[in-house]
Amino acid sequence: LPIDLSIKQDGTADTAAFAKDVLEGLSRTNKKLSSRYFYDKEGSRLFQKIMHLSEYYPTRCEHEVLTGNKQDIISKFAGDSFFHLIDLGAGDALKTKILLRELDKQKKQFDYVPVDISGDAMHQLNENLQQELPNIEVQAVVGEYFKALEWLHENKAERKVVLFLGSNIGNFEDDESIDFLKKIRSYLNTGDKLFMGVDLRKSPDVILPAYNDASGVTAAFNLNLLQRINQELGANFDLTAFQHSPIYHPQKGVMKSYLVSTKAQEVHIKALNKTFSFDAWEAIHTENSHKYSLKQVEELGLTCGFTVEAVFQDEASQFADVLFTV
Ligand code: AVJ
Repeated sequence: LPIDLSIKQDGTADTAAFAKDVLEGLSRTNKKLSSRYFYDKEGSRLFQKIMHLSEYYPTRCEHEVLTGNKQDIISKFAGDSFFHLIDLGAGDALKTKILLRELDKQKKQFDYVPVDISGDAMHQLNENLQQELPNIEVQAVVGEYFKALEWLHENKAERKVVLFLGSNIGNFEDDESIDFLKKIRSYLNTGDKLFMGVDLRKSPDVILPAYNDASGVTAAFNLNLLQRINQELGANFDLTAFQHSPIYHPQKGVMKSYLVSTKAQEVHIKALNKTFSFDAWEAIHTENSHKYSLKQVEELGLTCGFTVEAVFQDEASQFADVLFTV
């Protein structure tokens, strides 16, 4: 069964922390909400839908990278010694399973430690793997990434390969991604590895539609953040009076998503006992999705104590999975 390291043992998110972050973010001159709160039950469902959209290329590209290079990747993960394969933000592990099947086939000595904030997802994955890959030893962890890494740190001597797929690193601010990778590094020993997915720089004509799909799934995904505040913090956001508005900044290589208030309005949040005013066309920043050059990724790694061992890309060089070593 999954180990539950989440703050609350009942699988629900920590409402107090959410309330505090919402208060802080909406009190700013330039209002913001953190993309980490997208993933409630409905948000996770919508993200699954996004991953199947024709416009959303990253999932398809990373799938291609992993499928086309699985033997090479696996051979670089481990020699013959036992290792922990730690999957940060595993979700349904659809992409990781490409590697798991290959590890299983080659009878590698490892255990699989998927980590996710969603208890539902980890229970489902546990069952799914028991059915599909019964030979693999699985220890699912429900909780924040660092809680899981702390827990693993107790088995310090054992070899570790950390997976951070899907370009989730792109959601962080620059200083946050450095802190994050340095912290991961602090839990690893010489010879341990980090295998990280990054979305590469490309034409804005490709990037923009991926975050503004024609069927409006991404808009619903973004707006669901307001719905979550309504539900969990007793707010009265009118979802029809905000619009999803994404822009791509080609110099910084960052996709930025906003929710723009289409009129002057006030929103009351009961849990905060506070009313927030929105001017007409005032925006809430909700997400950054960074796109990288390979040079940037290498430098980011070096800054944090990792060297590049190998880079795997799709045919069109849209996405890369980079193997770092400590
Ligand atoms: C899960 C962070 C990789 O930034 O591309 C998809 C989330 N947001 N569409 C991304 C997302 C809007 C996604 N990541």
